[in-house]
Amino acid sequence: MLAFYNEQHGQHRGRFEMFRGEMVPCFEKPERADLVLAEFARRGLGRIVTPHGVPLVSLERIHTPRYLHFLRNAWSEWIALDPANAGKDAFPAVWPVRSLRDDIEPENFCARMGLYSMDSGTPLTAGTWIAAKTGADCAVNAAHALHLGERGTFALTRPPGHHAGADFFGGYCFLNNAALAAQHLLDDGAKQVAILDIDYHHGNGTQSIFYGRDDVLFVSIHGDPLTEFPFYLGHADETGKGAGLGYNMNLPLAAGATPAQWFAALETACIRIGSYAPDALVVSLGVDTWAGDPISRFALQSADFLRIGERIGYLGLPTAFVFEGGYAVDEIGINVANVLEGFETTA
Ligand code: Q9C
Ligand code: ZN
Repeated sequence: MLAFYNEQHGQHRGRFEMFRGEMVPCFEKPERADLVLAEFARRGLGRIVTPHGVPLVSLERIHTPRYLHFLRNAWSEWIALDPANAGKDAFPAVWPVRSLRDDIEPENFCARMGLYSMDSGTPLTAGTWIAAKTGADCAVNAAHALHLGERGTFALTRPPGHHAGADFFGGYCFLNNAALAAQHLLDDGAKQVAILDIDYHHGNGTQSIFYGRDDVLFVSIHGDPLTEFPFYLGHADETGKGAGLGYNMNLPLAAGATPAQWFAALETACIRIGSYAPDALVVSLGVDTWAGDPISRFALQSADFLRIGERIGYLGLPTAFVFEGGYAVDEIGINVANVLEGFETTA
């Protein structure tokens, strides 16, 4: 398996995130990708290459120009407010919720932080843009490599992407890597692409980007949004709209769901993907479904991740895996590598 990795991810290094009234150390940290890289190399799962930089127009296939412009310049605007801000991460503090206008772009930087974000758990740092951009490069390169004939590829990226929408960040995500990969496959000539999102959290950004389209099927297994982040999307009755009706499938499971329940949902997801018969598959690969994850409440064991990779491999589709969540860093390498190794056994 060909893996795309860019060490610039390490430049996104948030200090704290807001959680229940206090600032706690960030769960989404550089060690995550470093440990996955180390385990991938240790097992000899494949070649690790640095991606080519993709042009900004590739990002504009998914994200709005004004959001990209905001994200690229956010840090310099933040320190322009006060030079002392260089030592602090930037957070939103005000949002245009119902009845407030989001069609006028405010000049005030703090107001724009809120316009372009969904939560206060996602610090924007000095290196956020470069890390997110080079991460997106990994995802687009992983998609392109399928077009060139690879059976399976891996975008070893962070920050993750599936909570980021066309014009907002949140849930530790800034650019939607999985959506960029899927769109790139279509732009390379695929007629239909499926996205399977197995991160613990619902991929609200990915769903919203493709909700009205039938050329991308989005299927997600996740903690029930009634109790789990991102809370405001991910219910079973969200099936798509317009041309996209029937091309969105949410399989929420109660927090505490057993591995047997999880694998039953995976079977439902795989049957739907098989009947869609896509030209390629993108997997939003989060391993925060592992039993010991510090912010999630499923119960998968490390060995289960081998079975997940196998089941995905039996779909027989060119597959780009895109790294998303997973916060139990000591086991993160084993769990991710198990999925990829399970996939490889089905070649
Ligand atoms: N203290 C992904 O897995 N905040 N994002 C939870 C925990 C949001 C997770 C609060 C979790 C987002 C890509
Ligand atoms: Zn997650």
